[in-house]
Amino acid sequence: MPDDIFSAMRQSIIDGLPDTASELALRAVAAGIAPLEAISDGFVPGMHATGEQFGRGKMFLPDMMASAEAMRAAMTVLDPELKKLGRERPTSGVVVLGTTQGDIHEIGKILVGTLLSAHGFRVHDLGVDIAGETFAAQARALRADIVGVSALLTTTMCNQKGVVEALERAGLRSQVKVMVGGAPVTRKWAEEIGADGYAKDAMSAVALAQSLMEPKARDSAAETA
Ligand code: HCB
Repeated sequence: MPDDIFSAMRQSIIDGLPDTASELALRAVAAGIAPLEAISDGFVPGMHATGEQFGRGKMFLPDMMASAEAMRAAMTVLDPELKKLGRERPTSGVVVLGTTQGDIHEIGKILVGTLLSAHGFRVHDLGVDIAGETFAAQARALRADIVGVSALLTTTMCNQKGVVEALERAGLRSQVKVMVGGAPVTRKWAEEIGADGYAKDAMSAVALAQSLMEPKARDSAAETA
């Protein structure tokens, strides 16, 4: 049964069928399948297949938009389930999250935000197409510990560097950690632009954010001792 449902989930995204995706997500919840498993083993592989077919000219922009709608429909069902995981957890830190300037991809960023919230982080999602200066202004206003910057296009990756530079100009760089991610982003790129870390997926983003918070947690433990 799980293999069948996972392949149906994948297909519902490739075919761009929001109602089917939503129904499958509901079935997964009813069957006790972990929401993260449904996302990463069922729906996300469908997004990857869509992207690959688009890259090979076998699918077109409206198809990719339909797939994104189907993914959103599945997330609408699974998001509250993911959030339930962390309801009782204390706040682990404040994260300001956004997709970089010129880029409107948001599905991965939303997933990262949901999982960070589920693990006790207070997340402020700025949305898509966000300029470096806005990241810096919001990081200051919200007293962010971490800024998470998503980029899905090779042409917008360079704007992640712009976020690091904007934080430097605002005099915030020593207080705010920067983590980057998105399909074309690599660890090497993160190092090159002076970010504090790279995460390949939402679970790794949680682990990274937790490790970035460790020095602050140690400092505040020392202060209260
Ligand atoms: Co879009 N698109 N797209 N797209 N798109 C990609 C990204 C291509 C790779 C497809 C391809 O050619 N094979 C390609 C980029 C090529 C490149 O630059 N190398 C591409 C293109 C070209 C374009 C347009 C230029 C197409 C056009 O107009 N001709 C256009 C650009 C618009 C713009 O942004 N200015 C465009 C538009 C669209 C939409 C609107 C149709 C739609 C987005 C809808 C939306 O988000 N609301 C879309 C989609 C859906 C995709 C694909 C198919 C899926 C992206 C996705 O949601 N993946 C994508 C193909 C692909 O990525 N394989 C394709 C699923 C999520 C879960 O994964 O990688 O986003 P993720 O996030 C992960 C991970 O990276 C990490 O954790 C997340 C969760 O596990 N992570 C972080 C992400 N951000 C992080 C931040 C952190 O701090 C830490 C970790």
